[in-house]
Amino acid sequence: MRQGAFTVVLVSLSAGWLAAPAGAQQWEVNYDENKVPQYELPDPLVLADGQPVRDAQTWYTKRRPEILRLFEQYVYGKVPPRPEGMKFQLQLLARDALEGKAIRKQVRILLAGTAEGPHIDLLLYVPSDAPKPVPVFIGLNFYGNHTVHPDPGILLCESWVRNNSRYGIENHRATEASRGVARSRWAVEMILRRGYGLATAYYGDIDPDFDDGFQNGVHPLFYKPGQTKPAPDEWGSIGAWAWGLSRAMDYFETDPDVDQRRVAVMGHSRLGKTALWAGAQDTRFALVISNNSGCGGAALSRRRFGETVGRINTSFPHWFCDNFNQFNDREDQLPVDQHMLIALIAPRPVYVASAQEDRWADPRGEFLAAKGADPVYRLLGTDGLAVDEMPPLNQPVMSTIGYHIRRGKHDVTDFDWQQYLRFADKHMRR
Ligand code: GTR
Repeated sequence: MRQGAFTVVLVSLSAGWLAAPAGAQQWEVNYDENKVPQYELPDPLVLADGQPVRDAQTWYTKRRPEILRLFEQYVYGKVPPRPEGMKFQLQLLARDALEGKAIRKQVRILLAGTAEGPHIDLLLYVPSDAPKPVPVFIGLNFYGNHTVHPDPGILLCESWVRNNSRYGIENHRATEASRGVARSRWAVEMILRRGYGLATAYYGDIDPDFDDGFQNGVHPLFYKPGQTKPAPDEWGSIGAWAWGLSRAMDYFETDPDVDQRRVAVMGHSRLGKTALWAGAQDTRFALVISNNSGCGGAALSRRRFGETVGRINTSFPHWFCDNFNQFNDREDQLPVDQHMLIALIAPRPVYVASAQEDRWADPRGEFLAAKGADPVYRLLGTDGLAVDEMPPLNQPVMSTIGYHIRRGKHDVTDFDWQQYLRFADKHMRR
């Protein structure tokens, strides 16, 4: 144990977290700012050969590809391309959903082009009265599309889901009782009223969130002959979830109601990590939102505040690529840090949101990573993150890199959505 640091056990974590498996307790947790180690961040504007990046062209042609490759190689793993035979199947269309406020589409993305192969069920609400095509927010959900709103027309999720007695989920199957249980996180009506569409899909359709050696989910679809699991530099679950978001984007390109140049990708917590990685790789996403994404998301790994690389790789061995384990307790050896993940999104608008009580996700580390991406955003001609210090509680910063820390715990709230809508209004206008 490092001197002065202290251990906490899982029970002391905020109830907002999904439980981590046993065995994770060996990692000490630091919540003391004075015990954050000295660290030096890799410079996003210096090439691997030591040459400085002084212009946009060098960024786009040399440094950006270099950083992207490092994240693939050491953090999230490489992903396969869009599957050739993929098909979209409109399952249900309602023109009068939500008391006439929305058009509701439910589309099945057949990843292998067949009903038997893996598929992603996409739910899309489009505001009825807004001029088409509309800008859209997309985010993955934790328990099935039917949990985001009590709308009885949403098809019940058919995939394996994590048991949750509060949500009426038993034997890993969703039931009618889980309709709308996550609605406080989705602000559906507010989003529609503001002229935006909302799309969501269940992350477990892409890869069920447990460590099974990648036998289920999309991974096996891409194994080479004889391969039984991803190589150390190939995608884990976060890589797969992000890849699934890009498949939803493929669908949007075919839907005349969706403005494919104005799609914002949003995610909370592990799905916030996923949204950042999706936006970093796939430049079709016009705007990216990280809600309380923490370690392996917006928070700087080198600070070792709250959740650490070693801890996350122990609790969730399937999230990152195997190479990431090399940096357990060796964050200083990482060739990247998370400010460079945010920088990959530049110059597209990105919003990083923290919550005061969400110390596990290291709010200050999230702010500092956003700030660390600022030089790249400025090189590309934007105003970057236009403050030097962390803003006070509930006082959002709306520059091209947006940031807020709000009161309260690890969650997605209406306050968060109000800011995302303001941010999108400001940066994603036609
Ligand atoms: C926690 C994990 C976090 C975060 C969170 C969530 O247990 O330690 O990194 O991803 O789960 O996704 O709810």
